[in-house]
Amino acid sequence: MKIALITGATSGIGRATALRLAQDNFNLIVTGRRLTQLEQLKKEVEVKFKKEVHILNFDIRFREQVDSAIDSLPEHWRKIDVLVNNAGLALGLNHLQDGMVEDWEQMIDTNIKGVLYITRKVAPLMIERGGGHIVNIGSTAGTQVYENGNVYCATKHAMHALSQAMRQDMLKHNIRVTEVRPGLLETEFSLVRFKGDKKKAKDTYAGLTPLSAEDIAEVIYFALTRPPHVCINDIEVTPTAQANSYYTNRKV
Ligand code: NDP
Ligand code: 8X3
Repeated sequence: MKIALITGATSGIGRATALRLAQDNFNLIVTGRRLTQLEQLKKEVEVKFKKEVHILNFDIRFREQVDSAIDSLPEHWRKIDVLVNNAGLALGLNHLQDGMVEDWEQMIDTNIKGVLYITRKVAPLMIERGGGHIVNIGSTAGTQVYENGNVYCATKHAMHALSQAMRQDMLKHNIRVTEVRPGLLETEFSLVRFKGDKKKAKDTYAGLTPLSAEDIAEVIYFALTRPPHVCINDIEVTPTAQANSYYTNRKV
């Protein structure tokens, strides 16, 4: 049985990935700030798939919390084969000159610094054991900047750079690094971005069929289950009705 640590498993891509991996050969370490959702996920995985789940309830923006969460792992849970760097968010959609500094800081602290903090703690555990696989959830926004997306796009560009950096730095340690870069995908993402405004969140996907969290979970599962000599480096996935960050085919 393998062990996968998935950050941001309380909803969306992280939760769907947990459920997908639990159907196969994985026990799970699941993380996030919302304990109730983590406990529900644990129960669901245990009942449906008879797999073990260890909960780490912390805020990835705070390095002390990340360090003590990983340090708290019992010995047998430290044998982490897979790290899915998924926790992340967008906040706001404004021109830079109208942006909110608190939103910028939360995005930078979560999407960049959080990824660095946890990878810095988990990669050494993989190195000790002679290998592993890191999956980073980037975005189409990680290679193309759209109007009003400024800081969110910058954090996903950072994820794209860090994915390449990790692939080089961990090369000799037999650690595979896969970046998965989704386009429009309906989860709690837009509700969070628009701070609970359901109409704005819904309008993001108007006139097209967006990706689902399960679509991306399936892609992650595919990358993780290639033979050991194969590394899928970078996969961009969009809805059929989206060419890239700029062009969509909406039926409205
Ligand atoms: P969701 O909002 O559904 O999930 C985001 C997850 O991140 C939640 O589990 C949330 O947990 C966790 N998270 C956010 N902030 C923190 C924090 N400070 N500490 C710990 N966990 C945190 O969105 P998605 O599933 O869509 O997003 C997952 C990833 O996919 C993100 O990195 C996002 O940028 C990326 N992405 C999303 C796309 C989309 O259109 N939906 C497209 C491309 C990429 P909790 O709130 O419980 O802490
Ligand atoms: C999420 C996709 O287009 O909202 O990363 O930036 S987008």
